[in-house]
Amino acid sequence: MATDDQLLLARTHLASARRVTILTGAGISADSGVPTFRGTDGLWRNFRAEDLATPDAFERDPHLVWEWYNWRREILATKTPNDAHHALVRLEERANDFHLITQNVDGLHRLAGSQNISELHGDIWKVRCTSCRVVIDNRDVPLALLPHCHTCGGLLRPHIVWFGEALDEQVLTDSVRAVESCDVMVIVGTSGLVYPAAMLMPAAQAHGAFVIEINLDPTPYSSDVALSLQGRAKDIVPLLL
Ligand code: BV8
Ligand code: ZN
Repeated sequence: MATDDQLLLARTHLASARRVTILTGAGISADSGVPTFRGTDGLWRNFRAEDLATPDAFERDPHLVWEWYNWRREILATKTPNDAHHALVRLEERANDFHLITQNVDGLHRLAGSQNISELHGDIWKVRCTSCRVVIDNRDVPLALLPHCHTCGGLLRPHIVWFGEALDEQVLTDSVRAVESCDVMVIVGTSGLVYPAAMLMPAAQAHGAFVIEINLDPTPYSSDVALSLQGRAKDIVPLLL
């Protein structure tokens, strides 16, 4: 568990920071009951995310991929932000310059009230037409399968970045700018294994940022960051205020 000295050091750096950038992963939503990717609860019918979250999988069997996303939407529809999400909203309110980058597609940061957000991998509550590429909000639970576009009749897919697909250029550019210009970066609940998200922390460090990690377990970053605070996000993030 994080020590009082560590927490004091973290608060001191955050209080004096001009620019604060946050990067979150599935671990911040675990305390809301959302399955993580690498946790045992992340498996669906023994499929790993990497098996289903790909254009090939959707090409091969769009019904199976949509069933998986329907399963996740049904879980998420009952989940609410936890104390870690709420603490980040308060951190944003008091910081001069604040940017929240998330790998999560669950929408819980937005639901908590966070404003300046970059959703690197998309949003599970948006769908996109595979023909005319129109993007629309959709919170139907469950979504009638297979869903088609009201504009052109094309097949709809989740508005999510799949493995092997490029991230939205503007979202990635904003995120790289935010990590390269921040004084303090806080990374919460990420295993740091998926790229290009995984290169954001080293980029911040290379530009002199003081990096604080919050995670239940050690990660590939733990030995590199300035401060590694071990514990649950819902317990530790509020202590940064
Ligand atoms: C691309 C949306 C090319 C889907 C996601 C370089 C090296 C190696 C591989 C690559 C590379 N560059 C690219 C690749 C390939 C690939 C990749 O990185 N593969 C990995 C597996 C090695 N990357 C891509 O394919 C990317 N695209 O490269 O395109 C390209 C470029 C130009 C033009 C054309 C093509 C796209 C990657 C995005 C994929 N989509 N999500 C969906 O959700 O359905 S990634 C998905 O997995 C998540 O969004 C997230 O990013 C990642 C999961 O990681 P975490 O969020 O960290 O979750 P995880 O479960 O792993 O860990 C949870 C952590 O929380 C743990 O550390 C745990 O200890 C902790 N924790 C748990 N409970 C708590 C907690 N902490 C605190 N409190 C708790 N209570
Ligand atoms: Zn369409």
